[in-house]
Amino acid sequence: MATRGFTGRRSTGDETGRVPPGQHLVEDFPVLSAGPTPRVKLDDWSFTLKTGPRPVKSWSWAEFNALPITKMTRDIHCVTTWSKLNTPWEGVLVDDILADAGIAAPTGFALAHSYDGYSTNVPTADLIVGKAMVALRYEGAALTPDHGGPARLLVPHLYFWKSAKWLHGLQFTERDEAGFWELRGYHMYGDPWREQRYTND
Ligand SMILES: Nc1nc2c(c(=O)[nH]1)N[C@H]1C(S)=C(S)[C@@H](COP(=O)(O)O)O[C@H]1N2
Ligand SMILES: [Mo]
Repeated sequence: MATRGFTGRRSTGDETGRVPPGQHLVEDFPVLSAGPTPRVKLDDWSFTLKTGPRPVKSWSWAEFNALPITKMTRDIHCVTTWSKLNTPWEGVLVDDILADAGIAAPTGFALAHSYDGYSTNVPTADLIVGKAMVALRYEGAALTPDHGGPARLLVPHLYFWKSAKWLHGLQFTERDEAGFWELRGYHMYGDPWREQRYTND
């Protein structure tokens, strides 16, 4: 403890206690994508909710934007070790998507599916009760294509790879099914505060 003032957490710039272990703060907003940015025209965009293979409801861009819009300002943490504080988003809570579909969450797990073929798994409990949204805006403006526009999932309390960009749908699954990075050695849950980076962390 005697050395804390010289070499402790504060030397990493974390005066807030909001930076998880192994992370450092950034002021810019890095772009991380497994492949090229897909260009999705708003006229062609749709979002589909599924239970297993069965479509429950689909929304066009106009229909989706008519759902209740919620603002959420959160810290985000990428597994490549950058964290960014107070990122301001607007979008539709998963709760409000389920309500519009007239269902309660039907299973314990979900897979997010994206226009670039990306997918990621998240337990249902981490998507509901105000914890996650389908974000449509960042810093008051439409999401840029590189950051996932037209729409991306935002699950801010898990590593940022869970926040699928270019979101096309959410599929509820009976079991916890691995997505793109989870099949390639990343953790099934991804809690930054427990440093759940890789499969066996
Ligand atoms: N569809 C899709 N979503 C994705 C990715 C991707 O390659 N494709 N990369 C993930 C990863 S690893 C991170 S860290 C964040 C990066 O989001 P950003 O580019 O807006 O910072 O998006 C996540 N969502
Ligand atoms: Mo990432």
